[in-house]
Amino acid sequence: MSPLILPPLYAILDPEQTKGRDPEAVLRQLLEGGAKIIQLRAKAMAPKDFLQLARSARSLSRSRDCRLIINDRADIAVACDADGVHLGQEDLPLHAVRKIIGQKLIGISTHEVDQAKEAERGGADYIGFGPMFGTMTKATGYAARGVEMLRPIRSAVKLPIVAIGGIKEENVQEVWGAGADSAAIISDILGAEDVTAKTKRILALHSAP
Ligand code: 3NM
Repeated sequence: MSPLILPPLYAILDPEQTKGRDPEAVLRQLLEGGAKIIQLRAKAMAPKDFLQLARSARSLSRSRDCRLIINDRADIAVACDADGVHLGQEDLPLHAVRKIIGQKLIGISTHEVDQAKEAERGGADYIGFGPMFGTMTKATGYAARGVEMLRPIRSAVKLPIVAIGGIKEENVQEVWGAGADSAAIISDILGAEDVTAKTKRILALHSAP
């Protein structure tokens, strides 16, 4: 199989972070802005509502040629025919999830070199790595890594790396410059007044000198 190539921006849609705006409307804005991979993260949503949102995200994202990843829930990823699932260190182990989702993508959150290597050995398709900077969005239990920590991760694994945690329009270029293939962003995009314009500006920075 050819290696996975991730777009520079990995947008995460979390209905708790949209400032009360309808998640589907925000999803349309992300797509309009040019997002080509979107993760749906809905920690507090009832499974049946999560599935409903996932199904609608699936049809909208497919029509815009955008990959859809479901956070934590392999069952919902299969049920809505997402492109993959993203797992944390405390979720079901990779080998078990592989049995559920077959060839769909599996991403694993990592915070240390050893976790990154283990994810690669286990057959993950990409890793998340963070938190890069301080973030209020999730209590990760880990200190901010800083972009310097991306370099040892970059040399430890061949897998695509999605950096996460406190990434914003103002610091995203540092993250790409330090070896991340993609930058995952929640609050800086979902908190923006104009989500489409914010997404476009961030993507434009990737091609800017
Ligand atoms: N995972 P924001 S940091 C969901 O380090 C998540 O694994 C992290 O949100 C990790 O872009 C994080 O608003 C929150 O900082 C990212």
